[in-house]
Amino acid sequence: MAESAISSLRAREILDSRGNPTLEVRAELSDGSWGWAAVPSGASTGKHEAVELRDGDAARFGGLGVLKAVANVNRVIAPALAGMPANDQEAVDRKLIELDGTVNKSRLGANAILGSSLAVAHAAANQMGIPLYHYLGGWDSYVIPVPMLNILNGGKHAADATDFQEFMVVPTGAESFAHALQMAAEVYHSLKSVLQGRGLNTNVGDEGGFAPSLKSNAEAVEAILSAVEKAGYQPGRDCFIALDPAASEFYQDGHYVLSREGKVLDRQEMVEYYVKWADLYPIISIEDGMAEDDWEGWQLLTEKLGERVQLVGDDLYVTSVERLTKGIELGASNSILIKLNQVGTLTATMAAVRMAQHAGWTAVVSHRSGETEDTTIADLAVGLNTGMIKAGAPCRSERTAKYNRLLRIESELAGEASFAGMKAFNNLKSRPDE
Ligand code: 2PG
Ligand code: MG
Repeated sequence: MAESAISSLRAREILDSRGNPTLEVRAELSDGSWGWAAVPSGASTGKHEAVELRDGDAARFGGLGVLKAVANVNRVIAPALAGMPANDQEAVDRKLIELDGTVNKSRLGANAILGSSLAVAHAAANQMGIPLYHYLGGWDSYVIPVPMLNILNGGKHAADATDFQEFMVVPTGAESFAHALQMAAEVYHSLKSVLQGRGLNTNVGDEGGFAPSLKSNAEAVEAILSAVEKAGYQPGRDCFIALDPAASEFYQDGHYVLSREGKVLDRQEMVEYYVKWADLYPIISIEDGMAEDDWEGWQLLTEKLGERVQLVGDDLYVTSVERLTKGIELGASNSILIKLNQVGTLTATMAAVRMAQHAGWTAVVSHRSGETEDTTIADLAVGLNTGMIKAGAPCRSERTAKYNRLLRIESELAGEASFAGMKAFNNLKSRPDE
């Protein structure tokens, strides 16, 4: 048997950062090399995402157990992959899709499939003695992404905070990734004192950002801008703001309902809201500004802001090449969010990144709100030279694990590494710092 042949796959139920069950998979090869991966889980999930298989047994974890997915890895996937070469990821992923046989991965579960797909990739990289980013992208992987750090959490990730889900700081003016992370951590701590100074709560939400109870979304942006200045940086030069309103979550009966501000907006008015913000604040990126099936709204937003603001489709595309193809045809945005568990295999995820890059769009590699200590996304971002990653606040170990991995990669690549900074936004015709 070849050295790289898969000999076994073993899954186990573990906990994610919200205290909910998820699964980890360990893949072993015939020469004793092995790889490990754990699967993340979203809260504001898009309705077109692949299915995360949960047990539904109310007697365990309120129905959220993943023992069925674990059994699918151990009893169905492991025997089927045994003997296959681990370094043929495409064949492995094709096999996983065939075994499942459904469009939305509902039979085996996208969680079972993804854990297996990633564990095999890690094992193959280990067997070859190379880092995962080189295994995924070849020797031409050297771009260290600019981080987008969610320092103020709202929506579904924090009770009673803001209507919009994520307010991120993007330290584009940094000289290196290490410097970017330092700037972001300084801004994060300065935000804590700004909020404290205003008598606001500084407990953190699911992604490690503060979760103050605010009357409007604008208050969140203004607090962050004060924090940037207080940390000694200039908004619009050193640091920009990125938003993920996660609009599908407040889209009801054809309207965008901002309940904390008492506003009910139609698609046109929602777009105008963002245009006003882009004129007022140094906003470089808006993710899910419109709802997941409001293609017309997305087109309108792109028409108005697409030249100067990155518009990222998350729930809109769910990392699917089919939905992305439609988005490119319609000119519905200029960027895609990349989440491995929305689609379930490494090969399908990489295809979505490449399709976006060929279209002149950007691809933002992303964590989920429920995370683990797994750092695969850091390697994926470097491997595919995406230039961008969002992995939460510079706080809570499941978030910092990804950033700390990037610190290590940056020093490993030493002379070769190139920090993306503002250059990452090559999808914008007019860059806001020019
Ligand atoms: C998002 C993500 C990650 P969730 O909407 O972009 O920040 O949230 O994992 O809850 O879908
Ligand atoms: Mg999102």
